[in-house]
Amino acid sequence: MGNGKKKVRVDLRKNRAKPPRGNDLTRAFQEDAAAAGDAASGERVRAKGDLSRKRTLVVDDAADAMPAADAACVRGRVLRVHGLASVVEADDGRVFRCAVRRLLKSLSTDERSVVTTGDVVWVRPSGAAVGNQDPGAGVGGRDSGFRETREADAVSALNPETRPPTPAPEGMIERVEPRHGVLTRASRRREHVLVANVDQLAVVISLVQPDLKPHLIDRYLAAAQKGGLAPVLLLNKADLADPAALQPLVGFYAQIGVPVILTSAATGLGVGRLRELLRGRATVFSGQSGVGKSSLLNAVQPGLALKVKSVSEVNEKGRHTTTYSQLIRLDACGWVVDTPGVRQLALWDTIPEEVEGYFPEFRPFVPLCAFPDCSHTHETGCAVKAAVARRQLSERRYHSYLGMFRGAAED
Ligand SMILES: Nc1nc2c(ncn2[C@@H]2O[C@H](COP(=O)(O)OP(=O)(O)O)[C@@H](O)[C@H]2O)c(=O)[nH]1
Ligand SMILES: [Mg+2]
Ligand SMILES: [Zn+2]
Repeated sequence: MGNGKKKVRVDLRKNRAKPPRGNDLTRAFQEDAAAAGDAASGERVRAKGDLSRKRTLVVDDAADAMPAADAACVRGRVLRVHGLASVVEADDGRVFRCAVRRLLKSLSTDERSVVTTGDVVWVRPSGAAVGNQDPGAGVGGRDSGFRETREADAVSALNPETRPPTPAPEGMIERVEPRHGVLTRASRRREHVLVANVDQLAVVISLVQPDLKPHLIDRYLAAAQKGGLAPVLLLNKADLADPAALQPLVGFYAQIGVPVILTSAATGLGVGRLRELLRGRATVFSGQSGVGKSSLLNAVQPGLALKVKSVSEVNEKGRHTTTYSQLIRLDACGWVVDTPGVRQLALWDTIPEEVEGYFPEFRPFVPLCAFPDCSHTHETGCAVKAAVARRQLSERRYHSYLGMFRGAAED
């Protein structure tokens, strides 16, 4: 790749316009046939129209738009992003603190999502890091400390909460591979990609403290479908709840094909089954702050030592929350991502008409509505509303639908 001129499509109203789907960086890269690969799975849902908000840039050198991963670059995965610095673990195990090449930022609609946790990137090692490839180069002091850390405990080396502050080698992120499997939300009218390149979304819901919020489940399930992720529902703190009272909820989600596990990080209930579901897949754990995401991961892999909130921190709502997502490799299970708590999950780039698609149980009734374009909100002769009145559809789910429909219509 990379000789002669190259066309790149960028957003006209950078940072403000809503792209019709996904993320512009990804799309720009998809123009390259070689990079098109397996990028399709994240695109099951797309907004209609709106494709004309792009303009085509012609840049002198393809390498400027899509910098080639030359022999000096190493491939890796973004473990976490701290402000301007991204921490990348290269395939060879070295961990780099990286800046992001400016051009990549200008290709993206939102600087916050240029590089995100889970991204597959190409890093150009800089300065001391280049010397680190050669242990005899005389700059090994910084690196050898890091290697000792890894050898002592590979997991803690990846865990910022337990890793000693050893300076990592540095590098520049030159290229971000197309994403698949993303968890995205709308944040202050912008797209915030919480994590990329995962297969599965574990929606962690607390039955008590904080209390169960079923409408949040429905939003997470919609976000999973939109991002191409297989959902799993973890109803945590089961030790504090009455399982009989939960039966209708568990039954409902199981019926629409979502695996549901009653878990307790405190007693270990459900942890074995959870471990099986995690095996060989990359899973993002998401849910409100204080529901027990970190506790469950610690239960899945003893020794992980993720920081868990105290009861008073849970009650303080939001102040002591982790503010970044981090990618963690589990010994036997593949990758997991522990995300910060998300209190509300606004769906990014959603048109009202697509919301119905996130409620599979509505499907048999939709064709029976009097109007073919029925929104199931106010129309007469709406078969969905009639089914809710007859209790054939859950009223709770219908209210989730209305909330998400109105949320999508607001913009
Ligand atoms: N009783 C009980 N408490 C739990 C359980 N899971 C987590 N907790 C407690 O809930 C609080 C929040 O847990 P944490 O893992 O930090 O939640 P996160 O914010 O989702 O990562 C901590 O005080 C945990 O001890 C559980 O299954 N049962
Ligand atoms: Mg946590
Ligand atoms: Zn209808």
